[in-house]
Amino acid sequence: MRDLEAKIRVGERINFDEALSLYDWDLFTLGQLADAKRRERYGNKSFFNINRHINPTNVCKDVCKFCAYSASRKNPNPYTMSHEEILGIVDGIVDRGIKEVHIVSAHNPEAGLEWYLQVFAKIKAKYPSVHVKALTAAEVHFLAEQYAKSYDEILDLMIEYGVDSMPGGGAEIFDETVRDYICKGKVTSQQWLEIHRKWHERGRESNVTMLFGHVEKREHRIDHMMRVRDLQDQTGGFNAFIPLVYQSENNFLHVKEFITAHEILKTYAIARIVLDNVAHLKAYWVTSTVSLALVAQEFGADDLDGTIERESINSAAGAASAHGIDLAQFVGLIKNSGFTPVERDSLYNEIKIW
Ligand code: V47
Repeated sequence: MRDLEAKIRVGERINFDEALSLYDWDLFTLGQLADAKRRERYGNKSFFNINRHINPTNVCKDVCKFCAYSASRKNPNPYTMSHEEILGIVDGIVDRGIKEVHIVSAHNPEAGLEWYLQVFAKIKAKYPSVHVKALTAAEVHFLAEQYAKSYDEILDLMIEYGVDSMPGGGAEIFDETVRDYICKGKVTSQQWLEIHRKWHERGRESNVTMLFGHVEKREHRIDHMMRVRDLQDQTGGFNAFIPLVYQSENNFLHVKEFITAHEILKTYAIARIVLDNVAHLKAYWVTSTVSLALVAQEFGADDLDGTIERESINSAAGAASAHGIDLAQFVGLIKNSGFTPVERDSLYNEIKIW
């Protein structure tokens, strides 16, 4: 343990076995190491943004066992918003201080490619300064298949229609056996990574998530991080790694044992140590709870995502995020936890120290 600890302290890269062995360490040693890494980069700063999530349709051709959002027997409530409805949501966003709209939909085979794309152009035409973060690699794959286009064509269309960056959704767990079990039929791990590679090759940035705390094992999480680290070595296009804690309600994945806060914090800390080439580690308060996200700031996380306003995907599965979080409350909580809240834009340029 001492050799590995020294290696981590001096910033030497660790391999799969070493990373996996970190789970056997005590939480506080791991926390100290991850906190040192975080403080080397950002000191006491904790980043967040003022953003708005929009989930325009829940009609989906895929059936992911963990998903409570898509219209199904457990959520018999299909909807598809019109562009007018979506534009109604974004009306006044600039006045509300919002700098980013984060648009993620289900894979709706009846909506049409133009429906998916035009909304970005319309938002940009009305609010050119607002950053549009939209279309997960899972959606890109769906659109490419549905409309017989290549990934290159879809990615070029996204740029043409005003998408600024890609969110990290749809990565789930890259291990093929687990992936097959939890979301067979949607974008494969290789395809997910290929789409992000192509996006980065266009000079664009994105995030990467990892859905954990369900049926995966520790080694699958480390494998996921290693695949992210490999691609990041080649492209440098990922801004943030976002571990998403599995929410258990209203879905078809039967998980018997829930992950503990202890294991979640270890996972953040290990991610901070392993992903030496990804600048930011996001404790997404929606899935971790706000309380644990605040603690995660001392276990390597430097970013808490944002105010969100509305959230449908994780709240459908039990997260307390349906109405976002109040800005003043969010800032107050970060301050009271001993950190300096720094509002950032979507690409992590600092906007304001609160
Ligand atoms: O891809 C679905 C996940 C993701 C559940 O890029 C679930 O900045 C937990 O990707 N329990 C969408 N998670 C959200 C997402 C995201 C969120 C915040 C910021 C960014 C970013 C990206 O939600 C899906 C899926 O992995 N998800 N169901 C569930 N039951």
